[in-house]
Amino acid sequence: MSQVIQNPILPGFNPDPSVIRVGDDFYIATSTFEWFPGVRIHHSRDLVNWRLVGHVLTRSDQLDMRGFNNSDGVYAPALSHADGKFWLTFSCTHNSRGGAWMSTPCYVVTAESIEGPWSDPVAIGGGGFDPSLFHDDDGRKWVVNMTWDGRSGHDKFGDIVVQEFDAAEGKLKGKRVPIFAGTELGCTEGPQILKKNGYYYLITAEGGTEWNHAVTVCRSTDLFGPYEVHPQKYILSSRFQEENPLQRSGHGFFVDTPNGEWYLTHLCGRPVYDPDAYAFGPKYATGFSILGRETAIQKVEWRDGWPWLACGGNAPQMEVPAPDLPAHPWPTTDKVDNFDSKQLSSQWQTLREPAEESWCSLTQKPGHLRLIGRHYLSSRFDQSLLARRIEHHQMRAETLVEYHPESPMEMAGLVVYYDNGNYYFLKITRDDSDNKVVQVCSSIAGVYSEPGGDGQKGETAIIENDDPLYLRVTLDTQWYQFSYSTDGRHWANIGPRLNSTPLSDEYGNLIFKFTGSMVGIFACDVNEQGRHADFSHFSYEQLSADSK
Ligand code: 6LW
Repeated sequence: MSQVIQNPILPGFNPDPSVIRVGDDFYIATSTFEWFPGVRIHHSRDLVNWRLVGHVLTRSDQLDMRGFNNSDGVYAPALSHADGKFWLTFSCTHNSRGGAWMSTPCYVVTAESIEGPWSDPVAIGGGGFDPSLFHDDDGRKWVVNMTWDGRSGHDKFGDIVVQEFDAAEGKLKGKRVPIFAGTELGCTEGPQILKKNGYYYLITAEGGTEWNHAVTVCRSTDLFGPYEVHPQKYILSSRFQEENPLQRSGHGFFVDTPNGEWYLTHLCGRPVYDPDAYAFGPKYATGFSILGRETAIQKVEWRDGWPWLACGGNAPQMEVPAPDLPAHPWPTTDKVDNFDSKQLSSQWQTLREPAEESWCSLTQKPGHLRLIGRHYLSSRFDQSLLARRIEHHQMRAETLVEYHPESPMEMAGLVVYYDNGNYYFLKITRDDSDNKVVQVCSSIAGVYSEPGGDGQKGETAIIENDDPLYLRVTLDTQWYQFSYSTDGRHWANIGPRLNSTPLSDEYGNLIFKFTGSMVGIFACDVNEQGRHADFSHFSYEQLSADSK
């Protein structure tokens, strides 16, 4: 087949992919961190075309993240299928609750159908944050996890361990057995086991999820080892490949097609190189993955009982030969959400808690999404904010909002959000002279500012009437620009162009930054009067071919 798979297959914030095939269907689960619902599931029948089929953790009794820090929450889910059902393991990190990575609890949930409903979580031990479940041929199940090295303090990665899981009892049993200490690259995590032709293949992510990231493969004829490392060690990595557009490549797993072809899904980042940012320090020379960590795929061949990239070497490729399977495109998703359905479309995510009728309603004003203002955008509780991933380096998002603020403490509008310290927004509010205004503001590294407040013009505009207002943001690789319109035809830019690179994992402290940029709508009411905003549509559109 001459069809080609274009990477990344899941653009935008879709990290830590875990892939499986059930019959003719391929599924990938990805991490969601503090965004609700937890764990995205994508589906494909040809590995070329993917569609979002839903989420796993959809109820607050499965996942309660209120108060969680940025990038805490759901890490590295691992999907499997056995005994006629789907199994998904995940960890729920909550450093903010007085814990540390050391104390991360891990869980398993099951479902008859990939679309759910998924069960309540069952605890499968803690102390590591990337559990997977390995179903051996003899029917026994094993939790495979990373650990922290208790001997040398809390900040060192320890061994990969396995421990038996009694699914009927919902309990771990027997001793936890260390099976692999990792290679010198270190930070050994994301372990998953594949059994093939009598070998147990242990696949791990190493090098940390940044520029040194890699996929390490080792094998043994015994689950408990000893494990022999692949002759190439890291079968995939983009370290030392500065020209490779797919950076940070690692954290992968294998899948075969019904015809016996093999592929490896993995995470990657596509950095934007910001010349202005070099002044911040040499580490920024590596660029900023403004879309977060994304999912890509590579073709694999087996030789001498080992998997190798089919292209040779270990460098991820942007274009990969498609498998010999019938093309299976999905209907294209609408660019515009008119909010005329009774249910929120699955692209939308909320922060730390589910969207509830009490603050996010599709019924109170039919054909509109009503957001009832709650906490300010920097809060870790009660945010009335709905957002979707930014998937392209060039994009435009737009909304139309009817809003009648009565004080500067009430605001609603459009937001580009990385986390609760880093975001840009265009808000409709009322100024101290009681004018209705539209205004661009930002928070970078937790410091709030109103761009242009030091003399630049155009950051605040008075709106003469109380009609609905169109709000827009465009991204052109390094720059966001907000604009507004009263009729949807004539647009006025507002505020300066805003650098996209602070809204990335790499900006500031790389540790604990794992998500990606989102664009969405919000309403805040610091007066707690329940002032609402009615959004009649939201559109998202790629502006030009994404060449990076
Ligand atoms: C995840 C780990 C990783 O738990 O990053 O890239 C961590 N690999 O496996 C956060 O996604």
